[in-house]
Amino acid sequence: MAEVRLEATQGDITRQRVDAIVNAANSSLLGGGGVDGAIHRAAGRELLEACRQLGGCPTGEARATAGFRLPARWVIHTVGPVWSGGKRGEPELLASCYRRSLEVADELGIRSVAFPAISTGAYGFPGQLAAEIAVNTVRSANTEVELVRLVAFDAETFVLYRKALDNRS
Ligand code: AR6
Repeated sequence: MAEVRLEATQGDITRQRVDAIVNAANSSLLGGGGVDGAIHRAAGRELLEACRQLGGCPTGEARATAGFRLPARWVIHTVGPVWSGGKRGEPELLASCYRRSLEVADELGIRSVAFPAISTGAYGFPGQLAAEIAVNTVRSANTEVELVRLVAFDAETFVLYRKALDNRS
């Protein structure tokens, strides 16, 4: 299996032309602020209806819906951990979000996926550690996905991605 092509960009995830974009949701899957709000606004009301059918999602897990009015055909909703100091399994749960999202992508035959910086906004996960977990988890994933794009909304997150990508471990 070829290694995933992993890249970082700065921008709005709702504009990405990939097979699937990942949503940093909460366990209700019924919408919220941040990237979740932006994705629901761009996809339209049908996304909320589709999410209702899913009946929620546990932290560290992922569920797919259609993308409706988004350029992306699919949305993979994942629920990141709320940061509470790092000793409650937060790093492992964040890694699980990336791994499970790629597994869901594989089940749907998806070849390109864009991720936001899961948990680093309202959920307070430290940005540098989150960037390292994103890069290391995607690099070590056993997946048929060919392209993973890490989408930073702000310049600071983009720099953290660049550094994590340069650090080949
Ligand atoms: N494109 C890409 N990234 C974005 C966008 C966008 N349009 N908008 C924000 N971000 P957050 P969390 C970045 O708070 O920490 C929601 O209410 C943002 O700058 O969206 O996982 C959910 O419903 C940050 O780097 O998600 C949950 O209740 C990153 O996305 C809760 O927030 C994640 O910030 C989840 O919190």
